[in-house]
This record gives sequence, C-alpha cells and structure tokens, in this order.
Amino acid sequence: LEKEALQKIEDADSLKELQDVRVAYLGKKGPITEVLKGMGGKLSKEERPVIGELANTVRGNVAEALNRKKADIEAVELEKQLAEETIDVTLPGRPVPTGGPHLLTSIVEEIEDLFIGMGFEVREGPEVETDYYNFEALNLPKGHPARDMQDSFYITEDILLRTHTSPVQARTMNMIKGERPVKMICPGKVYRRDTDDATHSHQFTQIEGLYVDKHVQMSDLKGGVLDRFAKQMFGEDREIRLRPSFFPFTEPSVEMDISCKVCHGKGCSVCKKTGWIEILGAGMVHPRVLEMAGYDPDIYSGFAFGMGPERIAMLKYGVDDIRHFYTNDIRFLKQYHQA
Ligand code: FA5
Repeated sequence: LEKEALQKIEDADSLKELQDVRVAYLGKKGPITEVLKGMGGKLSKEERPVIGELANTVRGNVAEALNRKKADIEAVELEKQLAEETIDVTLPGRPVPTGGPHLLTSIVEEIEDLFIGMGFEVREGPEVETDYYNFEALNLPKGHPARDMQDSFYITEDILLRTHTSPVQARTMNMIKGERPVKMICPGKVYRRDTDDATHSHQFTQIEGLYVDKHVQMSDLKGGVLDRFAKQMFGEDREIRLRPSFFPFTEPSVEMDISCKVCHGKGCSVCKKTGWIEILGAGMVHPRVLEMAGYDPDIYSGFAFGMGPERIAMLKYGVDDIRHFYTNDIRFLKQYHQA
C-alpha cells in the first residue's frame, strides 16, 4: 500500500493531482484510516499495537512524501511564473499626463513668498462673513455711503460673501486684542456684484496686508513694502506712484499704480493710454479701526493694503482679459505650466 501511494505521489505533477492522492490514501475513507478504525473489533490484543504502529508509520511516510512533493511542485510553478512575468525594463515607458498649478495659484504663491521674505505671516479667514467684520469693524457702519463702493451678495441681513479680504485684518487684530504687533498677509476669494468685463469679475482674488506696531509710518508702507514688492515682482525698472484715495478704514488712503514701461504683448492695452495701471488700495489704519480691535491708537499705528492678484498676473504675463482665469480653457492654462 505504501509503495503504491509513494509511486502515485511521485507521478503526480500538479497540486490538484497531489491533493487527490492525499484524499485517496489519508482521507477519512482512505485505506490507512480504515485499518486504524477497524483495529478494535478484528484484531487481538497482541496484534493491535503491531498493526497500529505499522499503520501510523505508513501514514507518516505517505504524509511526508506528500509534503515534499507539494513543495517541489510549488517551487516549479513559482519558477514558471517568474519566467513568464519577466519585465523588459528596456521598453520605452508610456508618458503619464500631468497637470500643473493654475496661473492664479502660482501668482498668489509668488506674492506670498515675497511677503514672507519681508517678515509677514500668512493668515486666512472665512469667505462667508458677518456684516460686522466685513464692514462695521472697518469703520463702515450700516447706512454708510461708502458701502456702495463694494456692491455685495447678502445671504441674510447680517451675513454676506466677503467683498474684500480686509475683514481678516479686523479678525486678526481682534484675536490679538492689541497685545502685540501684527504683520500678516491674507490671500483669498472675494465676491462683488460687479459686472464682468475685461478687468472686473464678480468673484476675484485679493491679498490683504497689515502691519501694526509702535511708530509705523507711511514711508514704511511706500518705501519699505510697496516699492520693494513692485520691483521684485515686475523688475527693477518699474516705478510706483501713490494717488490719494478714500477708504473708510484707512486715513490717509492711497491707490497704487505701477508704471507700464516694460510692456508684454496685449496686456499693454490695459494701461497704454496713461502709462500706469492701478493694482492696489492702501493707507494708514484708521485710529477708530485700531481702537475697535483693542489697540491704543496713541501707542500703535499701522498700515494696510489690499491688492488684486488677477490684475497683477495680467500685467506680468500680458493676459488681456480677466475672464481667462475662470473659463478654464486648457490651451490658455497650459501656456503657464512650468516644465
Ligand atoms: C479694497 O477692496 C480695499 N479693501 C483695499 C484696501 C485694503 C485698502 C487695506 C486700504 C487698506 P478696492 O475695492 O480698490 O479696495 O480693491 C482692491 C483691488 O482689488 C483693486 O486694486 C483691484 O486690483 C482689485 N479689484 C477690485 N475689484 C475687482 C474686480 N471686480 N475684479 C477684479 N479685481 C478687482
């Protein structure tokens, strides 16, 4: 019986065949199990241990041979599989198409890096804002005529989509409660009921800046920050000019134009007539805004500014229509992907 089983094991050349042999010889109904089961009734007391030992030895030998053969077959199959699945590393690869950052994302990151280099930290605030932070904390009480400068999307009487990033300066100062200086920028989306045209969008981006400390002056704003920003962003040959303006949250207030001496393609048409283009509003933080946020205006002073990165990108890269940023024509976007 043992010989016969060992021969069948030897002849098996698949795991399936081997399993059949295992079932046939060692299974519940196999001959060896049958012998062991039947020992009680048929054999004498003296025969039982002899036959039992023999049956167990046969069972052990057959099981061992089965395991050995199983390992052999598995090794052969693995070998075969490895040979079949060999990868030819010399074949040329298929290129995987990759995206890249949107031009607007790149310009915002570039501006952030520039201000981080000047010691500003980056903060964020909510796009759905309360009337208090969007207007009141910025010296624009209800009914103030200057609210009309920023036509708004209201959600309820007291909640709106922020019309500028200036609420983040109010929130930041409020959080610090006038206890220490603050130097921050805040990039983010803003919303206005403006009619869309080549330079206006109803949803656009702003980057707010705020610096409050003891003895901060207008000259720090102009020479220390805005001029440096313009030169680093657009090149040493660029000039800036500040024009008097009005914002209820700054006094005095200015708007900053940048010279268009170096022109890039169609973008020139934006400022060709005057040679200047407006890119931001700024000023010295109004004492009442400082006071409302918990700063003593006799000790602290500060400046703030708010710029439109779309207009900056238009100027820098010669984009002639702000709507290109939002219509997502892949041919337009691809031109600005860096390799
Ligand atoms: C403001 O929003 C002020 N909060 C800026 C400010 C901050 C002044 C801090 C003083 C101190 P203004 O409405 O001018 O200002 O907008 C600022 C910039 O946003 C503009 O110079 C322009 O670059 C951009 N901008 C304004 N409206 C639009 C629009 N509809 N589409 C695209 N960009 C716009």
